Amino acid sequence: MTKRRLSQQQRGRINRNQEDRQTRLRSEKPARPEANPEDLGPEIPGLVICHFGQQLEIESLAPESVGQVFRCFQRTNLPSLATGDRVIWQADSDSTGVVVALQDRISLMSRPNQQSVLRPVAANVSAVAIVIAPLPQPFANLIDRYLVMAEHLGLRPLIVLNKVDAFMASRDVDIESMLAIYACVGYPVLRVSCKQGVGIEELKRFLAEHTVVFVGQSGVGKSSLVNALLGDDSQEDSALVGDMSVGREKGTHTTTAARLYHLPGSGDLIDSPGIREFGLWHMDPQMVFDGFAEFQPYRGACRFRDCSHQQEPGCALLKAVEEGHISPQRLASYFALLSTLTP
Ligand SMILES: Nc1nc2c(ncn2[C@@H]2O[C@H](COP(=O)(O)OP(=O)(O)OP(=O)(O)O)[C@@H](O)[C@H]2O)c(=O)[nH]1
Ligand SMILES: [Mg+2]
Ligand SMILES: [Zn+2]
Repeated sequence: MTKRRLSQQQRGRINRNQEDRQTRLRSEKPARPEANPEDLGPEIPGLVICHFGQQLEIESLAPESVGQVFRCFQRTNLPSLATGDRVIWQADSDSTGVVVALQDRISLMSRPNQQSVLRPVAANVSAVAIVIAPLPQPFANLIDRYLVMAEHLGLRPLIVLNKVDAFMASRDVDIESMLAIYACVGYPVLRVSCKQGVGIEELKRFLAEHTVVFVGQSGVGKSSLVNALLGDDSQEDSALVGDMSVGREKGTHTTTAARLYHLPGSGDLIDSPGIREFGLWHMDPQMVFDGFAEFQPYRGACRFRDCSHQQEPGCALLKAVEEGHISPQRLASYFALLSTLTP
């Protein structure tokens, strides 16, 4: 493994560079969404790199300015945009502009904001990497929520256990048995360590085939993984990494907005802010059932059409649990999820 570990000093510099970049961008005034069309440049394609507040960072896809990032507002008639969206925009200065159209999306991952309003987070991804770590402690039910979301959107899920260097014997067993359940269902599981550079090459191989959004609790190391994948040459563009010494167990939410990164070689990935809750209240019970991949062979196979799979005779799901085809933990997690849905 050739990955060089960054010193505290280097990390500090990266973080300062990023802060400088953000301050610089903040001080540039983008065009107002109502700017007169005649004052704007030609319509050109772009990619949403980041969306925060009312503003967007748009990377130009036009040959003459390809790769340049412009600070933009969006026209008020457009739907809410997400990182990864393909758009049409017009420049109003050397570094600012207005987004005037949204191009078709192949996928859109949304999640509730702090006001419980569903907000788009990542567009046009084909896979979701659910990142967990020994610390903060992983919760199977949160993983299941992400899996249901991924299945619902038709995205390929991947479970990434980061910080394997920080494994403690006592906790190993629980995490390993939890991961064994997912592996048994057929979900790919990768074990990695940003700190030691372990498993990063394998992760790269998975990423080469997909555009991936990284999700998971705050502090599991999503942004650290982004940096490990970007490599040492891209320090200017590094993702901000949290400080483990300041109450990381509770999570300090270092990343505040989803951001897209181009991997060296090829492929894009989106780093998203960590969350403690991932509500599925906008789903109906059937959608949740459909999100449990290993339940699907038993769909409609119970004796009673309205079987609740709790205790009914002739329940195909309970029989599958008894016979070891479905894990009791996943069935319990399914019930726990159902109980959170809006009636
Ligand atoms: N021991 C160990 N620590 C790690 C590893 N990867 C990341 N960390 C530490 O975990 C802490 C959190 O990392 P981040 O990358 O900021 O986590 P995050 O998931 O992006 O967090 P949010 O942005 O808040 O969602 C940092 O202090 C990292 O140094 C690892 O492989 N091993
Ligand atoms: Mg982060
Ligand atoms: Zn049943």
